[in-house]
Amino acid sequence: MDNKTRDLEVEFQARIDSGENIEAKDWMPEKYRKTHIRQISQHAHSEVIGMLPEGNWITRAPSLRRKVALLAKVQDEAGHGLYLYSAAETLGISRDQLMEQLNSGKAKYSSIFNYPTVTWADIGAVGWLVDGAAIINQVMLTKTSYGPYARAMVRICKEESFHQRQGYEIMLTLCNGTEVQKAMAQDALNRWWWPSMMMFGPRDEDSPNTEQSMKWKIKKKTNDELRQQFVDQTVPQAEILGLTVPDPDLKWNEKTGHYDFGELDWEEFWNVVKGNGLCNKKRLADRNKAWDEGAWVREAATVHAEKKANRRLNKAV
Ligand code: FAQ
Repeated sequence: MDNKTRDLEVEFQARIDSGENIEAKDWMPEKYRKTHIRQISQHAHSEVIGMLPEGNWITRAPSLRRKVALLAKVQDEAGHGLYLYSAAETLGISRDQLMEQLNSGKAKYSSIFNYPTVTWADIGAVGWLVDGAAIINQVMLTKTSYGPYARAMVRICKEESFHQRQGYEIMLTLCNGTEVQKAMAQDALNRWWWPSMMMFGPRDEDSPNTEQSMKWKIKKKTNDELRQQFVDQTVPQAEILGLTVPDPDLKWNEKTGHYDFGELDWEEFWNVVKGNGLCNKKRLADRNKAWDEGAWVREAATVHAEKKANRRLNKAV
């Protein structure tokens, strides 16, 4: 590294340490830029792929009210994907490149969306647990050091909070319903609990990106800190529902003021991340199908934009 770059890096770190936001046109270390493209694009892809498990239930929602709420939620996820792709584009990568990385299977997205939604209670569990975990992670990101990402997260968090409530309300209704409905809710919790815990990523000691990301305030809390926050927040919510969290090692620890919990199945986690989960192949196939079927829309939008630009040009001449 030459002296000039070293000076720029020192100055950059000082800005981060003093709590300043970094903006798109500011100088930044190449690794900071690349880490952001990686994280923001994985996040955007998660929102887009995340529409699929819930989209599965739009036509089968049990009432008009449930259908309207679920439709609105799934549309919100599409919007989150778009804000995030726009934030990633400010770092010098194009939308086409981002889409190619997703559709070809090169890019990662959250492991959680490779699990199937087999009953209506799963839609409740996804809202309650998956959006619940997402909010814990994302509230931290509203204070992340890169301005365009932090600003996108403010609006996203507001919407995620509605998503979490609609999920919890589905669970509450099922738990106050018949024995069969309550059993459905318990079964959904049993299947979604551990995958939701995995959303926070590997243990801190196995997380190659955490140390640098904390220094750059990309992350303000570690994977394990956020996971603990999720457990502490969610266990009392399960108690209100009258459901049992499927972890025999879960217990309140007076000394630490937190819940102790059992070990996650890390083999399952890495297996899903590597593309071998229950639904990885289906998710990618569905995504590619939607992309191919949307080709005419992209083409029409491009022609329309060109026509508009030409018209403007002709008027100006
Ligand atoms: N799944 O060193 P770390 C949502 C990868 S949005 C798959 O700890 P990092 C809304 C990681 O990328 C949910 N891969 O990595 C919604 C890295 O691989 P790489 C998504 C994972 O980045 C709700 C490697 O493991 N949220 O749910 C996972 O510092 C309902 C080593 O890990 C975000 O993306 C995983 N769970 O920390 C939508 C939030 N965990 O790239 C629809 C933003 C880790 O080096 C319906 N992202 N990996 O090859 C983050 O905060 C961070 O990226 C973490 C991971 C915390 C996810």
